[in-house]
Amino acid sequence: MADASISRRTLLASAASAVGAHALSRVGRAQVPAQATHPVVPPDPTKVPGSPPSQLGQRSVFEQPRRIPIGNGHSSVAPIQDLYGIVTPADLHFERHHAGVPVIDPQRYKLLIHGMVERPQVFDLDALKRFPAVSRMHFLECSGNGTPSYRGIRPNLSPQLIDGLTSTSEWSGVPLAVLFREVGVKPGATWFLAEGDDAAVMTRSIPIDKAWDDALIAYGQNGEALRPEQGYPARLFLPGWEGNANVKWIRRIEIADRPFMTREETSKYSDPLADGTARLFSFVMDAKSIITFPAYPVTLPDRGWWEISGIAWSGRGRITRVEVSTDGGKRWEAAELQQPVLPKCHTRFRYLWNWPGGATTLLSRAVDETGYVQPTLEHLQTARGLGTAYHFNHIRAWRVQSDGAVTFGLEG
Ligand SMILES: Nc1nc2c(c(=O)[nH]1)N[C@H]1C(S)=C(S)[C@@H](COP(=O)(O)O)O[C@H]1N2
Ligand SMILES: [Mo]
Repeated sequence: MADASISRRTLLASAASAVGAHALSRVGRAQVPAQATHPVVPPDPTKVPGSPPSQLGQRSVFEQPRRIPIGNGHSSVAPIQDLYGIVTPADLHFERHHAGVPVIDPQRYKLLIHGMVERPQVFDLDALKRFPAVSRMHFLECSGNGTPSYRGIRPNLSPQLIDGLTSTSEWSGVPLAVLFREVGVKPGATWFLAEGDDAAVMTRSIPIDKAWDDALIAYGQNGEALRPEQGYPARLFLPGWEGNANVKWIRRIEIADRPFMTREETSKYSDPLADGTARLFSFVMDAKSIITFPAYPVTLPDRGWWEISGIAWSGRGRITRVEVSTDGGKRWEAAELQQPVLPKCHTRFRYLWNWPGGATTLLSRAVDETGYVQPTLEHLQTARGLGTAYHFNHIRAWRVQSDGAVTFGLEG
């Protein structure tokens, strides 16, 4: 008779334990059915039927996420504050092209691999797709991302305008190592040149070890063919490495025993340092994070519980920890990392915050599996000087005013 007197509260509490689960199954049989069945609701004659199935789905008319063009039309930034989880819808993936988006007929597409190889070869798209394929989730980030957060900081910048030159997709394609074995790379080869089929003829030198490691010739993006903006019909994809080296519309690879010292790796995409020297071939994107909520232009309507959320990523592997400070850096606490946590991929972090009211500063700090810790702005400026133009991975700060308005700001 003890079972009959178990209250609902006790039942729920006991269900949490293994012993309780047993009690639930005994009591549950007697009590649950009456509550678990629902009356069948007949069709509603007052409602007009909705739209029929369609060949191509579209977003709800109530949702209008948009890329924003920046830099005289050679880039557009992804609305990172409007996204959930870690994936960037393909039509919102950031864009950076030096001479527009070319139209390339997949029937006429060709990739030549030559230089220090036993069997120089031309692959058409069908030939590329005939090789065993892989699909991997990775971020792609322009090394110029974060530029507005380094010098002359303005408070009215959104996450999109600060860091929208990063996106995550599932990339499908053939490992470059497979193609390199097919053509027979000669001993002594150490670099290869990747060349694009756009009017800019983007060319970059890549250490050959990246090909043996995880480089892809990608033709798929989030389950469909690459978007034209992302390099249709095929691009070089170098997980974790700066966007620029991921040559789109790739048409030629030349294997060699030296880098080619192209314009894009000498005049551009190198990092002048404070001491008058420059970093060359700074491929890897260092660990980084940004809070995407709350952030400008959001105003928090109330004090109380808010979930701080953002993305963290590292070109060196997995994110192992993200710490959040809600008091301008005095105290740091571990945020929750949302699964999946994948190497060289956006990772979603969340942190529950009870805003007591009053002005404060929110910060996030990422740590990756190599132990690398996202640096402060001061630290980065000291190491690189003010003249550098790429790789701005320092800690971002959001100021919460006492009226709840959030603006972009300096640390501390
Ligand atoms: N052929 C070619 N490849 C290119 C570029 C280009 O202009 N032409 N831009 C590079 C730069 S600077 C970046 S950041 C990435 C951007 O890739 P996405 O437009 O797919 O986001 O592509 C790189 N590959
Ligand atoms: Mo870029």
